[in-house]
Amino acid sequence: TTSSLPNYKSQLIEHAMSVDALKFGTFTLKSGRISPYFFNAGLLCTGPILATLASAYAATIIEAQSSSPSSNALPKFDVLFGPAYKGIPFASTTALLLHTQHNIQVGFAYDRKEAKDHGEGGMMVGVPVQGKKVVILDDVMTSGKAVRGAIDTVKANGGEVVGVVQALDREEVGQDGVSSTVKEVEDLVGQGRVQSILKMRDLMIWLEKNGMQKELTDMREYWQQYGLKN
Ligand code: OMP
Repeated sequence: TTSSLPNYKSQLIEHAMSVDALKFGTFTLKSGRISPYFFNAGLLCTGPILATLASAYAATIIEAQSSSPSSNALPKFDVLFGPAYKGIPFASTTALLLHTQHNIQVGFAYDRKEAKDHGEGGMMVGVPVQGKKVVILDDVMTSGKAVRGAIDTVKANGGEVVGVVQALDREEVGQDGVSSTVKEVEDLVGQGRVQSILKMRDLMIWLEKNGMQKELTDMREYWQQYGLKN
């Protein structure tokens, strides 16, 4: 193929591989699918890697805000929501970078996994999402179950979800095994409003460029089974 990857994508892939956040092998996913790769965003936890990731989230948000047709663009928003636990550093560092690098001011919020029985009540921490436009920062979407939970949490707290930005789009079919997970989630939050930094296709381009033929073959087989049908 003649496709190539922008620098920031290769950099993120290589950073992720260097700390085992991106691994090739055999992995059973939450949905039960057996995958030839796994992306563990919880391991993206050094200063340099977080800087790379947060810059990529911020760039993806800004790019999506200027996309055309403008009816499909990500609208201006007030709050970045990072689902506990892995989403918390992503939302906070991306809010920081949007301010320091792009002069965009947004709040951030996250949920608790356990309810507190004293002190400040509720399941939410950070700026209130009530009546606010919210963008969810997610790690990776397979069947869409986890992100649906995050959307429900924001809605239950009175926020309006206007977008979802994931680190990696696995480009898979949803729970029904036919339509794409991203399309299903866009039916909930709006067309063009589910964005990603990396896609499974990017990983395949990277593998091809780096001569990792065995991994590439396994990825293609997996795509046959669970990849987008189009
Ligand atoms: P769904 O809920 O099926 O969309 O799966 C997404 C969730 O599974 C993510 O939020 C992760 O907790 C986990 N996961 C990964 O972290 N990395 C992967 O490469 C694949 C999965 C997964 O189990 O599908």
